[in-house]
Amino acid sequence: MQANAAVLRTAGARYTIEEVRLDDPGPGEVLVRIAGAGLCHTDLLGHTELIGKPVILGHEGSGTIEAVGPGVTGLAAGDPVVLSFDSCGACTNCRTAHPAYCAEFFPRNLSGLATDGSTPATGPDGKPVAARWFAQSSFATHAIATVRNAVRVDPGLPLELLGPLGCGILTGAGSVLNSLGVRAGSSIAVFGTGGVGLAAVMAAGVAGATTVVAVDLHQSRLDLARELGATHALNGADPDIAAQILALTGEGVQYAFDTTGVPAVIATAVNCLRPTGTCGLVGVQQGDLVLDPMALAGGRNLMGILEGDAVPQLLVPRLIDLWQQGRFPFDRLITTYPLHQINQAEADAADGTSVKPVLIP
Ligand code: CXF
Ligand code: ZN
Repeated sequence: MQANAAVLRTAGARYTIEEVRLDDPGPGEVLVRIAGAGLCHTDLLGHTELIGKPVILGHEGSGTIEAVGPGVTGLAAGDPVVLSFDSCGACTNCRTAHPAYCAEFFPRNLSGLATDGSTPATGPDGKPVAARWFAQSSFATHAIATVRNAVRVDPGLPLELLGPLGCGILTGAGSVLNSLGVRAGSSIAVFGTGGVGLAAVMAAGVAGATTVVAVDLHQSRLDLARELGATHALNGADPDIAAQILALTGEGVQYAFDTTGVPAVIATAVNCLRPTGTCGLVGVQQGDLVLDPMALAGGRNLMGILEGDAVPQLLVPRLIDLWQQGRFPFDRLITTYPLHQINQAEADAADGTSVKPVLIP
């Protein structure tokens, strides 16, 4: 079939809207008509030499199944779905319900190709276009996904807004609810209040944390963090953030959560932990991490996290339930753009104008 897609032709290029040919869904695959697709920070990796070929990015898609491939059961044409990350289903971590730590996580999600090196899309020049980014490539009118990353949701929801539940929002919420296991009455500091950090702030409220400190450089995001449940908001440009957090909590926070990947910020996040506290890391680390010699003494912990250690089929519906109850208003993070304005959406995300752009094809 023919589809329109935002194609990134070379590293550093702008997206161009092109007509591509999509193959029929193969075994274990589904064809999805995309209703909306969130822009996640990881899509910026597509601008690097990581993929090295024309690619369709987008990994927070949502939409309606139009066709299923051979052997697909449990999903059918007409089903509304949220698209998340892919996993093999067969390795030890997949079989023990930790698909984010799948042995094939990186080749399946970040290569742009299927594990056999194939891609279902062909460009107008007759050459292949990588269209397996997170097994979806959803900056398009249609996408090929898999039975493992397509999560069926209830009909009647605002489907075009649900895509970010498949990655950024899932990551922030899952990190708090699954990985860190934030306890009622506890304290957490969240560094970086973009989509992932704000999801963590909301999830900390759901978990019953009573001290939720948001740290960011953008005042607008700090204001939003306060509206979404942060009890304190600090300007990350202040040189004494750890001291401020120690002063306001008395002993430090039980949990810290870094979404920035900036080594100096991670060191600050560790330095504001109370003894036995845990700092979770989800950002792509941007250099070597140097910690004070005694930083982890006192039983402090540092934990790397991918995708909030979520099982998407469990956490996505759970977050929708919380949203319906008014306890997880993730839609407040979203600004919608038509797909053809994707370059503007990316610029707005970069300068803080938009927390979570969602592209509507
Ligand atoms: C990413 C997070 C950083 C490492 C690669 C996967 N997940 C989603 O955007
Ligand atoms: Zn993502």
